[in-house]
Amino acid sequence: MSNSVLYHPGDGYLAWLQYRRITAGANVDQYAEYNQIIVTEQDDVVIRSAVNELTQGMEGITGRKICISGKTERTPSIVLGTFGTGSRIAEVFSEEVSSAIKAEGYAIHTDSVTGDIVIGAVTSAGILYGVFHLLRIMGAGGSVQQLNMVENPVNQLRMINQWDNMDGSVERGYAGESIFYEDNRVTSNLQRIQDYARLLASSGINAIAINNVNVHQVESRLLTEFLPDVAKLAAIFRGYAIKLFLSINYASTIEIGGLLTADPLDSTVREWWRAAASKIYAAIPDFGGFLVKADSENRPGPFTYGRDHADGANMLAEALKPHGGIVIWRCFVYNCKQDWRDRSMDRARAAYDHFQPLDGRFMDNVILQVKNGPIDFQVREPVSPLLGAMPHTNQVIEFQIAQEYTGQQRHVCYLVPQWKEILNFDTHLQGEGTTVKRIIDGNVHGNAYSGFAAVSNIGNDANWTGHLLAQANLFGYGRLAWNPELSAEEIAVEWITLTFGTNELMVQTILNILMNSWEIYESYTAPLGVGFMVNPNHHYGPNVDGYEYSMWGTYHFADCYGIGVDRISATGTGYTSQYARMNMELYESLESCPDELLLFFHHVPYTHVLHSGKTVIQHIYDTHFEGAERAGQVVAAWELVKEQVDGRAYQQVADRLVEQAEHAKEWRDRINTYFLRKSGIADQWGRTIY
Ligand code: GCV
Repeated sequence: MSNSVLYHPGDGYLAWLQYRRITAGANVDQYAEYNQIIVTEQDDVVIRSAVNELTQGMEGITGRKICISGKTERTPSIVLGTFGTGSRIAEVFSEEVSSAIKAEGYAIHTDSVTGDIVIGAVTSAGILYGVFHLLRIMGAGGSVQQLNMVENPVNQLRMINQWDNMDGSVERGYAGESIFYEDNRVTSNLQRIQDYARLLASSGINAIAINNVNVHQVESRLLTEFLPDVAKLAAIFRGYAIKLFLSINYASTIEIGGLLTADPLDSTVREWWRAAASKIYAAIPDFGGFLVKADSENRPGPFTYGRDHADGANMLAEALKPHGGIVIWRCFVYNCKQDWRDRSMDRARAAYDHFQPLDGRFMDNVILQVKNGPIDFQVREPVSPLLGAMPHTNQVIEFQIAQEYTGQQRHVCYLVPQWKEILNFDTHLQGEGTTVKRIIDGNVHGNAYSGFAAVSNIGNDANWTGHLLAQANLFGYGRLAWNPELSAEEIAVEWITLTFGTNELMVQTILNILMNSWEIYESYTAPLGVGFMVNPNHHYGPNVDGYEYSMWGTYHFADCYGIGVDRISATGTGYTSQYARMNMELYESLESCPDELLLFFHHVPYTHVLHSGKTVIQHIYDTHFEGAERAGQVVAAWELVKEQVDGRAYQQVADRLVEQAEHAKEWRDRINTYFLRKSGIADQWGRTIY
């Protein structure tokens, strides 16, 4: 923890692993009983992390010294072990319980006779997750007297993608510089990386790709010259049961391999990758595999050679297969040199059009990583129709924890409610109940691999995420990937209590701020699912026509009559036809299309009446006035917690909320003014529009 002590507790460095002393509450006396940890296997690195964590956590929470022992000397103790090891584990858990636990799962049981809290698992990873669970209970002041639980992660892959570059920058990073790299080398501050690994493991993450999917020349060399450094990072993550992946440059054979081609069917190319994989596995035996952005936003890919994505992915999969590695191939592929005059092309269609016809062609150690929506992490867009549309192909969903289009960690926007809505979406692909969460947990198609990936939101800011409240998104992502049935409220309450404490007024106030934040952000930014309207390149702040005449394919088509993109099959781009019939019909018809997605699917006059009874133009005015006002009210709400939150933490958030309220007004005025001028229709309530 050497690096941690550089920070003041109020800076938020410890995030939700505060382990603050619990001195009050109904259960406080229970915790003091436990000052011994019993563990039979102390050689395993993951178990060592679990024991360290439990010791640190218990000492923080109880304020007492904890001792570690190999056998029971006195009770009650906290006993850790895999099934079949220490006799206490076998005694406590029945065959029925132990057989219900899967690879990363765990059982926790309080022995009513001895008072021992016993954590049993199949693997050391399970023990680590069990320890974090126990610490979450105590950190929130919960009772440990009658614990009896069996937990398994719902999703197999729970992955984080870093968009970190070796020059120290982070693509779409809003919390400082990279914690992994500086000056085109791997950092020597490994303590911070270990602290990050703890944070990730504590929320349930089990995989990380440590460099940006846009791989430049220098990062291409992570496979070769920098491999010893990568191995050091892998060792740190291994200690927390997290597998390390690298984003690779599809054209590495040319960039660093001295070949003239990256044709996936060329035997020298295939051989180069096989040799590269062998060297990687010699250095990192449990290496996870490659994450690939190919033929996307000017990155190289198999298209150059007249090959398709399956050819490209399989070539890499073949090289990794003998070592047990996987290829995660991104589906964010579209024409980024579009002519805005060409109405026949629709970026939203691209992922499905490129990949769906390839179903069944990918090797079984390839996973397609599909962004949650068809465009790009907007505050509102429909669910990607590609999710679940390839029954013979492994898929993971990709979320963005980094708030590129949702306030860039300068505005508060708790994203768990958005992710929940996406996960609960019924695709109807295999009849009713084919929800996204069931597709990506592998149940619907029985896939070999499945799960979650997401773009991280951390950097070297003292509090990791820039806005302290943005930590809730990192924590929430991990918790949701572990169990998508957890509610957004439950996750928020866990995060608040572990981070700030248990004062009820404080918890309720912060909970309200978080739970309303997505709706507030949406209400003062792009309306009714139309998206973008941001400044080009950096994507912060309002600019209604910022991308309207660009080549990126993100248009709203506003004129003096109306706004929106006609994506229906009858008259538009036909995007709706990519959904199962129920959803296609839902979106196709103006009558049934949900208000919040209206302008994503339809071009309508400003006078079109929504289901809410308001016209589109009045809805735009109303939501923008309300949104800016509500952003102002959040500033006042935060003042209520001043006494309960550390002074520095309080001020950090207060400053960001004030900035957000100001910028929300800017959004309000830019959007309202634009549409008043375009439509010539006055606000029904005569408010000031410029
Ligand atoms: C890593 C969006 C972002 C890019 C990002 C890309 C992607 O376009 O703006 O910065 O590149 O998505 O997901 O590959």
